[in-house]
Formats: sequence, structure tokens, C-alpha cells
Amino acid sequence: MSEEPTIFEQIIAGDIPARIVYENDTVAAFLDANPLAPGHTLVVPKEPYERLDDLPEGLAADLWAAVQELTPRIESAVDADASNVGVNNGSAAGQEVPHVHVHIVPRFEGDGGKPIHAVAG
Ligand code: IU
Repeated sequence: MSEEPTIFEQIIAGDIPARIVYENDTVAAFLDANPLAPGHTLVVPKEPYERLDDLPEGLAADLWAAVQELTPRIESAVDADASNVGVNNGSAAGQEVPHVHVHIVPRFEGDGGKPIHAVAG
């Protein structure tokens, strides 16, 4: 874990404005500042572990439970048909913020977007 608070810790602390949509003792979720689609949400552990494999088992379970609970609620909120759920795990995979975050990107029939496996070309 880094010593400086990550951007996402600052969001959770309320020091950087964001639309927080969910919070429990260990996990928070907020709308992405540069959404790929309406309702694009990031689900994060409150503690700033950098990569998925750094997460203690219980926290990984908490994170996934929140993703599972939130995904249908977000789809319903924006009237989406489906969603892409994914993690950029490490900088070579496009991870820009060194604090684990699960993207939930709502998808709509005919939106022309690519499936998640298309990013690997
Ligand atoms: P990535 O998986 O690390 O590439 O995604 C980082 C995401 O964090 C990206 O979608 C940004 O738009 C988002 N984000 C944000 O929501 N708020 C911020 O202050 C910053 C990044 I910096």
C-alpha cells in the first residue's frame, strides 16, 4: 500500500467530490468521472490495495458481493440491458489508479460497444 492517500481514498473521505452510490464498512462505489456509458460505476475496497491479488480473502469476497449486488441495481437505474464488469489489473493492462477498482459499465442493445475480450485484440 502506498503512503499517500490514493485518489479513491480521497473520494471516499469526501476530499474530492464524487457521486458515491454505495458504501459499507469495507467497500464503496461511486460514479466514474469519465463515464464510458451512463451509470459507469467503480466499486473499490476502502483500503488502498493496488492489485486484485493483494486483497485479503475476506475483502475480495466483500468487493465481489458489492459488485454482484450493485450490477443489477445500476442496470435498472439507467435502464440498461446488460453490463461489462471488469478490472484493469496492473499498468500494462491499463490500470491508471493504483487502488483496486471494479468497473461496472452499463450496456444497451445496439450501443455499438465492444465486448470486454475485444480489448486484447
Ligand atoms: P483504470 O482501470 O485505472 O484505467 O480506471 C481508472 C478510472 O478512474 C477511469 O475510468 C477514470 O475515469 C476514473 N477516475 C475517476 O472516476 N475519478 C478520478 O478522479 C480519476 C479517475 I484520477
